[in-house]
Amino acid sequence: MSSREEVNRRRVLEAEMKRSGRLPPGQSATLDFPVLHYGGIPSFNEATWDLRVFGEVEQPMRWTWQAFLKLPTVKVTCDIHCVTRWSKFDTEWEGVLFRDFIKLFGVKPTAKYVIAHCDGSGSYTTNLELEAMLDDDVLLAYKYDGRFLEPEHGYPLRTLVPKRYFWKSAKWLRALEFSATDKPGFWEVNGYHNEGDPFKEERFSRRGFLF
Ligand SMILES: Nc1nc2c(c(=O)[nH]1)N[C@H]1C(S)=C(S)[C@@H](COP(=O)(O)O)O[C@H]1N2
Ligand SMILES: [Mo]
Repeated sequence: MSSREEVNRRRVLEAEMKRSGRLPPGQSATLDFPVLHYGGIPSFNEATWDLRVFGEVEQPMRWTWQAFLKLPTVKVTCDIHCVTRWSKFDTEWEGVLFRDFIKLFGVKPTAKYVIAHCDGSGSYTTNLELEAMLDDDVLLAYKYDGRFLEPEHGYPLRTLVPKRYFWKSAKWLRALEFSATDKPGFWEVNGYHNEGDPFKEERFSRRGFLF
C-alpha cells in the first residue's frame, strides 16, 4: 500500500471510530503496533521462567511455561489505548481469562488490588483494583494475531486489560500479587493516574508528573 493510501485508510478508520464512540478523547487511530517500554527486553529462559501468584490468596502457586500452556484459553478482540495518544482497533489476543485463572488458587476476601510484577532489570510493576481485573476481557495473554507474542510486545506472557490505558497491560509478566492495600506501580508513582480509564481521560494523577 502506498503511504498516501495508508494515511487515507488511517483517517477513514479514525473518523469511523470517532463516530461510533470507540475513540477515547485525545486519542488518534494507528494502523501500526508501536512498542513502548522502560528499559531493555528481558530474555526468556524456559528452564528458569515461572509465573507466581502470592499475597492474599488461599494457596500460593507457580507454573512453569509448559504447565501454563496447558491451561484453557479464550480469544478476545478489543481496542487498546496508549496514554501517548495512539489507539489500535480490533486487536486479537488469546490467553488465560484472569477470572478463570484465579479459581485455580482462590483469592482471599481481603484481596482488593492486583499488582503485576515483570521480568527485567527495571522490575516494572503496575497496579489495578481486583474488581477491574475480573472483567470478561482481561487476559494473561500469550498470543497476538494468532501467533506467540513478539519479544518486544511481552513474550512469553503479558496481562491485557483493554479498558485501561495500555501501561496497565504488563509485558514479560512473572508474578501477580494480591494485596489488601494498593501499591502504585512504576508509572503510577511517576505521575500517571492510578486507575487510567481512557474514556474518562485519566492520564495523570493530581500530584502532577515528573516528565
Ligand atoms: N514490563 C513492562 N510492561 C510494560 C511497560 C514496561 O515498560 N515494562 N510499558 C507499558 C506501556 S507504557 C505501554 S504503552 C505498553 C506498550 O505495549 P506494546 O509495546 O506492546 O505496545 O506496555 C506496558 N507494559
Ligand atoms: Mo504507554
